[in-house]
Amino acid sequence: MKTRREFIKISTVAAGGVAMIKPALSWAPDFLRKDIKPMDESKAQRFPTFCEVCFWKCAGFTYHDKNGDIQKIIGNERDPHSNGRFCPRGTGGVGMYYDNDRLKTPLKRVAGKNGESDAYEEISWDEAFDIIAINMKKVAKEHGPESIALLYHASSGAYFKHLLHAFGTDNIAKPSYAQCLGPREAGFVATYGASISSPEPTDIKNTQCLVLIGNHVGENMHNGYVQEVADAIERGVSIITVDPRFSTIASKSQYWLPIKPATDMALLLSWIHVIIYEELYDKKYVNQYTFGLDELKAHVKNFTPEWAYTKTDINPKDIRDTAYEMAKAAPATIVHPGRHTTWYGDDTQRTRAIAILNALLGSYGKKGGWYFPEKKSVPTIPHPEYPHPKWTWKDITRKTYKSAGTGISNDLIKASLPENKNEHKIKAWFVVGTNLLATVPDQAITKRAMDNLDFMVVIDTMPAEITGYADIVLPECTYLERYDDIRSSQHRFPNIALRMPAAKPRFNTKSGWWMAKQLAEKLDLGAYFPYDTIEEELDWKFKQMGTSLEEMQKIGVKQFTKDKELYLSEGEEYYFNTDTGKIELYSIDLEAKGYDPMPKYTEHKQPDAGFYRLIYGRAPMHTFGRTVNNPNLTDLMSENKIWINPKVAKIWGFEPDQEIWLENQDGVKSSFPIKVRITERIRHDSIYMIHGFGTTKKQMTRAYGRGASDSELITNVKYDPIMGGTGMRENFVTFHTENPHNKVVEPETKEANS
Ligand SMILES: Nc1nc2c(c(=O)[nH]1)N[C@H]1C(S)=C(S)[C@@H](COP(=O)(O)OP(=O)(O)OC[C@H]3O[C@@H](n4cnc5c(=O)[nH]c(N)nc54)[C@H](O)[C@@H]3O)O[C@H]1N2
Ligand SMILES: Nc1nc2c(c(=O)[nH]1)N[C@H]1C(S)=C(S)[C@@H](COP(=O)(O)OP(=O)(O)OC[C@H]3O[C@@H](n4cnc5c(=O)[nH]c(N)nc54)[C@H](O)[C@@H]3O)O[C@H]1N2
Ligand code: SF4
Ligand SMILES: [Mo]
Repeated sequence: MKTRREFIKISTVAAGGVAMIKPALSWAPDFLRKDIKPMDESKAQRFPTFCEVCFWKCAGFTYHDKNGDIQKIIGNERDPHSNGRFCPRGTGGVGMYYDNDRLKTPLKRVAGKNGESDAYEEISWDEAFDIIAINMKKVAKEHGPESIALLYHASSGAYFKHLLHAFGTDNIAKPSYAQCLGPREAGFVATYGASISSPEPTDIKNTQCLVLIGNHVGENMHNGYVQEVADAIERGVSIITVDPRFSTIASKSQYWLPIKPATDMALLLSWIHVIIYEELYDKKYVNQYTFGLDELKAHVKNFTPEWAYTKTDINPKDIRDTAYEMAKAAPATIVHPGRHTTWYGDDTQRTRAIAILNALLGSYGKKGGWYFPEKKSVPTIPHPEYPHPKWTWKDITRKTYKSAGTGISNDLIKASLPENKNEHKIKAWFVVGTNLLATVPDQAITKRAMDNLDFMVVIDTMPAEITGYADIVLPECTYLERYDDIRSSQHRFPNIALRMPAAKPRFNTKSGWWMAKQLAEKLDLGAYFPYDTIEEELDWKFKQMGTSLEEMQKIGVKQFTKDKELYLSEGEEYYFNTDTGKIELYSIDLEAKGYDPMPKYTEHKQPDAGFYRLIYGRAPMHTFGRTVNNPNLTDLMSENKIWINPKVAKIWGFEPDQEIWLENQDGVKSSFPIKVRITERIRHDSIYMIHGFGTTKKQMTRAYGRGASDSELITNVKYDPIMGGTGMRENFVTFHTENPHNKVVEPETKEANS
């Protein structure tokens, strides 16, 4: 076996690169250091909250000083998401509150058609609710309440979901499914009859071998997950990272496999081949719990490491060695499913292959592999039954994408296009805390859908792109200024958390729950919100759960005892929620729906000459576009850069920090230039950039025009045929050294201008 150092040297050379290797401890960001003392609590007041800077939802306390000014947010020790420590973004969340570019008061469009202008006038809350209620009733009368869709991603979306259910529609979707983790959920449901959900129940605390496929933990800063990985590195676990980029975690791995992008399925199938044909799988586990080994064995017969090498650029010895490494540690091996899994369209099948590999290693339900999480259900105050919609998102989506687990944002958007002559047509949108233009690929479709809506409401905290298309904009106060619904999350132990305000809302902003309740009253749906204050509602719910608002205001997080065991015991009888009651290596359900019962390799396009694959990811100090204007976080990173391999930079004659423009395969050009970062850490066939930058909204004064947007260049979308997700990584860019927007001037226009 190679030593770690040797291997990295070899691998980086394979990718044309050299890399610095730092000892594990120096990798740990400040927030992981246990020696940092929290502020003196006796001098400040503290208010429990959970973070809204990303979707990990860490619980902590917001502190303010004697004057009521918010000072600091610190993790709550009782919270399994944060273990008392916030990540840099969570700490910087204070900047969301102090950002003076925030939306300040309700707005009504007074000029321009949707999308053409954002001329707005300030209106009162009451007028805003009147206009919304009148338009909702009008749309419902003409097209049925089902023609109103809710697209949301903010925590407060829960209250709008309730409102829209009460109004009679179930056309609801979050981008965190079809633009994020949907494929892996569908892949695991097909295999284990259970989804993964969040936080992922991977037992990293006890693992011996962690396989990360395009999962860049450490840059992807999901808190509890990063902490467990940092501890695992200190314990000396074996990490195998598969990434075309030398990511931070690749530099801490025993093995880095710099795969040719879009070929992961070949690697996975060849790992399965080695594990079955060299009889490295857990025979007892596979016999007892799985279905379809013989079929799988026949299926992967020809997928040898030698075959995979021709697809992936990874040499057969490395493929075998890493398979042995996984088998050696099994069942304490985790082949991590990743989270943002909408890559190339065959994503459900790729995650199926990952699910199968875990099953062969016998790691699902085993210590150091996957544990069985538990979650507390949150009761609802009794209210009238919801009306039964005549049709729902399922009637739109499930005809094509038979395993879609929830509403599909991009499908609801398509159902809003004028050419949709179907009886299931969307005519109005509620958008709560999701910047759809940056989030859902192929902006042209989203823009055309918005141009053709009868009515659109956007509820946001910032003047993000999406607000420029709304008829009414409602400014929500930040998470530090409001209560929200209870956070109940799955973990080793069921646990709940409270978010309460630490300060009064700045400007004329309000909480989402309040908006939903006011609107309900205007729509004669007040009976669905049978409480005067949210404190009353939360206290009722907490009391049903064996605590109270008063107790939660003190402790912030409460853990409950478990009903189930964390792991399977030796030989325990266990029925999986699949057709066969077993883990399906061969999926009966997928076959019945007309899909491949076992994952197949499909060839994906590679870049044409002069073009490079556009790959994107996360930076530790930002979350998408929601932080790019945050004063505390722009201090740490104010723009993204484009990672370019030195060989490519040489061909183009690029200097470090030179500004270039990008153009994709469909002729779409970046609105702004981006600075070049020349680095061995990216393959020569790809470029890399951080998602979330390059906003076109001037009102976001710190972010406007800083860096470039990956979203505007993602126009080729590979839809996952099984669950409807939007594969975004089959886009290719070329470069311009001069502003290409200046070049395209028609001769007549030129004359007219001169
Ligand atoms: N091109 C490209 N597209 C992607 C991705 C990518 O990497 N590249 N990543 C995908 C992934 S993994 C995901 S999960 C999605 C995320 O997609 P989104 O959740 O849409 O992403 P954000 O940029 O965080 O946008 C959220 C919006 O919420 C607003 N907001 C923040 N806090 C609040 C609040 O408390 N209340 C309200 N009402 N609004 C608030 C912000 O101002 C912002 O306008 O994007 C997906 N789309
Ligand atoms: N700091 C920070 N942390 C975050 C977020 C954030 O915005 N900021 N967002 C959170 C959210 S919502 C999500 S979903 C997760 C997403 O985080 P991850 O699940 O880790 O997923 P990606 O963003 O897809 O991962 C990008 C990595 O995939 C690699 N990659 C690109 N193409 C390929 C390929 O073809 N094969 C392989 N093997 N690798 C490839 C890229 O080089 C990059 O290192 O991060 C979460 N954590
Ligand atoms: S990981 Fe960081 S940004 Fe995300 S919820 Fe936790 S503290 Fe907030
Ligand atoms: Mo995500």
